[in-house]
Amino acid sequence: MTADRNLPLEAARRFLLQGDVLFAEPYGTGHINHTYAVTCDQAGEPVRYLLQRLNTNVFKTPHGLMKNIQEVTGHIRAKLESRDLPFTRRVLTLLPVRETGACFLDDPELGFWRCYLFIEGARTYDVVEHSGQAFEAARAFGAFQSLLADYRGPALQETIPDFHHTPRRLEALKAAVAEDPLGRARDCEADILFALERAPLARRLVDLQAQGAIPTRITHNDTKLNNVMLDDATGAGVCVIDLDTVMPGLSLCDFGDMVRTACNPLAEDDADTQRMVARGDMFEALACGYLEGTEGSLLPVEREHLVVAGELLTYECGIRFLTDFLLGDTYFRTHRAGQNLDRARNQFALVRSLELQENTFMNRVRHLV
Ligand code: ADP
Ligand code: GN1
Ligand code: MG
Repeated sequence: MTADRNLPLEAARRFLLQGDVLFAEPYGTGHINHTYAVTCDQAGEPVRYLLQRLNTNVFKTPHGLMKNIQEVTGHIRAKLESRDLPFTRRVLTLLPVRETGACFLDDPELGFWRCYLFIEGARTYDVVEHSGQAFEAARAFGAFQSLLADYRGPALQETIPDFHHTPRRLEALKAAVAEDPLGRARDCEADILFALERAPLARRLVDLQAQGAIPTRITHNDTKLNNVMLDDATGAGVCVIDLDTVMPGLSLCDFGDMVRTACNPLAEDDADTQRMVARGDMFEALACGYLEGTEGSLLPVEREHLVVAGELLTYECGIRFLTDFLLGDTYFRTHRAGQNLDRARNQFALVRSLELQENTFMNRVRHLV
């Protein structure tokens, strides 16, 4: 029924945008949602918007998720405004739907969509080029957390339950190995073993949390470096994006996922693991940037676990890629056969390199701890 329809164009026209919608092109490299840059003709000038079709296989409660994003962006916008800071590029701005005024379009034929102002003059990086970018990105993610520290609005909903509960991720891997619906386990025996051997690592943060040693805060939970936009002209962190997983969580998960992406010298799906050496300069820059952005709020016990957090979040992501490979690539978007297995191997090679360099990395940040 939808074969000859242009869904993004149809969806874009349902939002209250300035000017006539001209075209919509696929945009970005996210693994979950479908993202489009929409170009409008505004009195002869092209103006872009960022349109997304939410992946409702992954996000099962899209209305609650959008409520979270409205609350979080509203809170940050109000704070920036009260400090007389310009906010249109520093926080995501949702556009309303024409007929309903809602900040999302939930249409039985088109699907679930939202639209943001396009942040121009800034971009995201899949592979970080130099440590200055790591510093800026980490400072922006830290500042994001600081801005939300006094959020007292309606409780944010858990958009994906147990998102960073690594032991449960490991259990899901074991279940996938047992089920092995496509007979793929034989292709990745060593990778499965790598994951199983590190079961104690999976517990490190959840145990600290359960003991009350590290606090639960409002965190981003998906702090890969291409979820923050850096200014083209100055390189400064401009805006934290991809807010689907903002919910109560651990600062160390946010820090660890930055390590996972910024310290990786290779593309995330590059399985040439001989070349994997985790980058210490990036780690140091991340730690400095994050501690600056979080304005002294990280506890000593959190600072002591910065290296472990990197190992853990990289390990967790590797487990998730491997599980998805075994189950037939239904969660993370893939562009070629075996891509999730390559991603898992890349992550596990990074874990190994982080483990080997643990002391060196700790020494790099000793002055901050
Ligand atoms: P996913 O959840 O699939 O990762 P994201 O929300 O991260 O989707 O968006 C994918 C990409 O689109 C981002 O990496 C970024 O490059 C770009 N992007 C997202 N939001 C905006 C925006 N408001 N302005 C400009 N570019 C954006
Ligand atoms: C996904 O949505 P995106 O591409 O920014 C995933 C993250 C993973 C990441 C691995 C909601 O992030 O948790 O760490 O891929 N997001 C979700 O690259 O599962
Ligand atoms: Mg993203």
